[in-house]
Amino acid sequence: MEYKTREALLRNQHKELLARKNYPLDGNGVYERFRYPVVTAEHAPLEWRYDFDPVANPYLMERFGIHAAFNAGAIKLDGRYCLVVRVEGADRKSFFAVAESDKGYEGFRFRERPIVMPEFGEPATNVYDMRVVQHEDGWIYGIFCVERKDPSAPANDTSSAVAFAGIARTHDLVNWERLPDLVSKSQQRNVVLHPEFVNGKYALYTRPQDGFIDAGDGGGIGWTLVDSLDGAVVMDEKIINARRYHTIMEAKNGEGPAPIKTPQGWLHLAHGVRYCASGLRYVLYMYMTALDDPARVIAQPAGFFMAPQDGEYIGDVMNVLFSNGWIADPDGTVYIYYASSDTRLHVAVSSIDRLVDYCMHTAPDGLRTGKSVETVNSIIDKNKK
Ligand code: M1P
Repeated sequence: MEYKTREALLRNQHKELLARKNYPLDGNGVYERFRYPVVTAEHAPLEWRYDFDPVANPYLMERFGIHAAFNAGAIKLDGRYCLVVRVEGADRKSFFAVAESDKGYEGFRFRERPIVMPEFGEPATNVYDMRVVQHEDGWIYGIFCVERKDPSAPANDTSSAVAFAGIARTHDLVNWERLPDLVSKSQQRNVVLHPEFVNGKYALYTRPQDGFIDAGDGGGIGWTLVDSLDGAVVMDEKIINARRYHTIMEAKNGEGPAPIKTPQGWLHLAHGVRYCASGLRYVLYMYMTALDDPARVIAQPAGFFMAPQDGEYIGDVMNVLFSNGWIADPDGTVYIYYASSDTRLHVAVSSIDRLVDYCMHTAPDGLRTGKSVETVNSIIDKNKK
């Protein structure tokens, strides 16, 4: 195809994608999914991917492939819904880029350039899954996974990696100040900052893990208090949300975005992972903790809150839903940004009232089949009255 024709086609397709309207689908009463993903690899600006110089690139080839756009941190800034998206190139490296919209469910556009994240120590091989938190100290913090090759792996082992929690802060999502990585005796991923001070300290949800993939002896979502985020060290870590046998989180779990404060308690969104014949299955679940003690669980519905459905099952890493971002509007609307199969980013909409109702009035996991039947029968009995 002639250069000019191809360029016009590319630009038109991109414009149409960015202008695409989105609309909610029927839900289960707790939330509604939307028809289209809000951010995909195809949303990446054409200027990131193509060299539009007909002399240097006469075939108008893609010069940098974008493979996926998923697992986004989320924050409302100056009235705009901002997503700090994990963008993954064809080269398998992830980086962060802000996509923003004046609506929470459509119209997301990437800013002109990706985030240039300063390094700490040995440069990262990969970074991903930033949790973005407006802390009451006035800074916006981003805590994310930093991955490097395992220095203790033998030379011929080209896959063993180690995970650290990287910490950075900003006021505008453009200029970031990198702080030292979290120091912990175990590897850490899915570390999330609590938005308020607790006993005058910064509070972190952690996810201790023995290896890069396996949680091992790391029993679940942890909790620790640190004096400062500039040189944070995990000293005392307690597990506040444990993984359990034959549940949706038997293999591992991890805190999602920072919790939302409600009059009834802190609302938490997390992911749970279980083993199955096709590998690992990642679903989302919710729990609530006490206002006066964000580490004390006061409610946790049984099972998953959201699991992959239809096309969400399919992607780079199949059978995965993952969320590290949500935004609660002042009117109580909650936009839940979740990614499917490590490939694309979706939104589901709910409200604080609905999510609290879901958490407080859905039966907890009885941990055995007989208890599940009791729960079903109690609903039937109520409906018979
Ligand atoms: O591939 C599924 C997810 O795997 C990891 O999550 P976890 O640390 O709980 O195993 C992360 O790499 C995440 O980005 C990814 O979506």
